[in-house]
Amino acid sequence: EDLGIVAVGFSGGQGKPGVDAAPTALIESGLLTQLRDELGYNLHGHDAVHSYPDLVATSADQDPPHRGMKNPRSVSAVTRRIADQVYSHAREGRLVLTLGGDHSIAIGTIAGSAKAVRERLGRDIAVIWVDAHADINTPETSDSGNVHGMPVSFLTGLAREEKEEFFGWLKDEHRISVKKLVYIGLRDVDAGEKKILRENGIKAFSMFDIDRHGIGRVVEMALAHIGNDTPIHLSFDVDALDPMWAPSTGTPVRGGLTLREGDYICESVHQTGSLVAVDLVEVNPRLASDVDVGAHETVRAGCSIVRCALGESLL
Ligand code: DIR
Ligand code: MN
Ligand code: MN
Ligand code: MN
Repeated sequence: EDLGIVAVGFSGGQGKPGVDAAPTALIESGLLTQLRDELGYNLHGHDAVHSYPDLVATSADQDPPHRGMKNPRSVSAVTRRIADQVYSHAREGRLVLTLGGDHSIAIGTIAGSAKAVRERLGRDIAVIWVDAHADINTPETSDSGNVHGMPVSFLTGLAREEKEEFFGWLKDEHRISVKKLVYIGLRDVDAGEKKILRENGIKAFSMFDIDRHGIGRVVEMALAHIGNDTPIHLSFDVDALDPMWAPSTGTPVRGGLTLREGDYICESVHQTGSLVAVDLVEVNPRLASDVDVGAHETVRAGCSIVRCALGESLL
């Protein structure tokens, strides 16, 4: 099977440097070699880690806030480029793996796969968003101004902009329906986001639901919500995992998924046969109380998540 790789060293959707080093750390730990040699994928686009130097502002005064968003031009331009890259792979019928980078990059990955799947299959994609956070702030509800907390609002059209340089390049062909969106793992959702989830009837399974029903039943309900035979884009924020397994991330939240629960979600999504794209984001190898141990463990967890999504553990 053909696998398109988009490795994105980008951190402008939030304030902590280091998340841009994740693709290299994941690749150096052997992830892509394993996907090729052990899982048998034909890799495309795996030779480069992209940092988009032509698109990223080099000083803050080159990219002042807009509607409270930080680095808005850079994030808009980079995600637009990522959308093209993901689209090019997906248009060829490749499964696409994107290694972030912070979660703002999902504006690009999901826009690209939504457009490609519409053209190729005439279908709308569903998105499974695995995260401690809902990332559905609008620029107006966001307290932080970090765009990694807003991707879902732009992708669903809850947030909109006319101007091309501020995500105005996002058109209907790139967008997803709130009805085809499911969250798993939530436990740190802002008040404004809760209101958005409620008012739009968005399906969300929090850690409370996982404790109540177990991960097996939660994934079953999530997939039932999406419906059989719907192309699935899986966007996995490593902070969905408990910091015990993934300490090296920008906004760790205790009380998260075990590594096995994270792997199980990915295995189950793979097993549907409907997976079209996977993102792994927010690994930050520069952060942890003990950086060497923490980064190693987090990279290892990230690799496990990706391999499971790509079918490793299924017999
Ligand atoms: C918070 C944190 N809701 C924000 N979001 C994070 O900045 O909008 N997302 N950490 O991953
Ligand atoms: Mn996220
Ligand atoms: Mn998160
Ligand atoms: Mn398979």
